Amino acid sequence: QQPQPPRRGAFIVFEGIDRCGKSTQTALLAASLPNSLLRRFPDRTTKTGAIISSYLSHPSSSSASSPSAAATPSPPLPDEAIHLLFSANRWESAASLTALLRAGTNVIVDRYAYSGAAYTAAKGGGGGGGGVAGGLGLEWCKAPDRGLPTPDLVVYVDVAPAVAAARAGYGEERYERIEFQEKVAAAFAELRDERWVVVDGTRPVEEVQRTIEKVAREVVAKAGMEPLREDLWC
Ligand code: NYM
Ligand code: MG
Repeated sequence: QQPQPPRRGAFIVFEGIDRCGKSTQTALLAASLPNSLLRRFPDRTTKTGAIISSYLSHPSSSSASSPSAAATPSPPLPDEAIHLLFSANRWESAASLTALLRAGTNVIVDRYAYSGAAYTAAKGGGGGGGGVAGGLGLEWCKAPDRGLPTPDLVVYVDVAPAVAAARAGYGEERYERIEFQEKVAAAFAELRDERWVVVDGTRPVEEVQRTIEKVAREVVAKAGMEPLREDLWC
């Protein structure tokens, strides 16, 4: 028998609208799944992450009129520019994610490229559909993330925007408005592929956790037999 290389880890992505319960569920899965590590996007600890975090902290789409920007007001970031920064923020981590996966660690991430495409497409005219290639159409939005590591599983935590809006802390950040979140949800629906599992995020936390853990364990068992792919949306 040849010595076997280490089994690779599984790459598990969580997606959903704001306040759907992703952060709770990613933490619970990371705690229950052996040999796993939790990351999140945007990663606010990097230089691009700091710009993104400041962008998100502005409650609406308008202007640089915050007190902190008073000395040298900078123009607001165009939608295209912030979109590319979110993507760059993922590319900054891509090599370290693949290294972890190859070394056998299961990597769980709270949001990924699907959020990137869905949130920007939601700005571009309702769900991002209609085969729009330019502007902020869905294909345009997906392009910068093409070739990122491909998840083995996407857990979509499904909660209606009106339900999420009633949860604590809602409305603190940009994008947390029901009408916008409806468009984000519609764009997510267009991004669904064969790797997605949709879980009902209105069920009790422990029940949602058990459902996710069961699927995740199956994916971890299978991932070891398949090569890691770095061909998202290629
Ligand atoms: N978001 C997140 C984007 O608009 N594009 C992206 O690529 C990613 C990863 O940032 N409202 C949005 C979705 C959220 C916000 O994420 C911050 P979180 O998980 O709510 O901290
Ligand atoms: Mg949020």
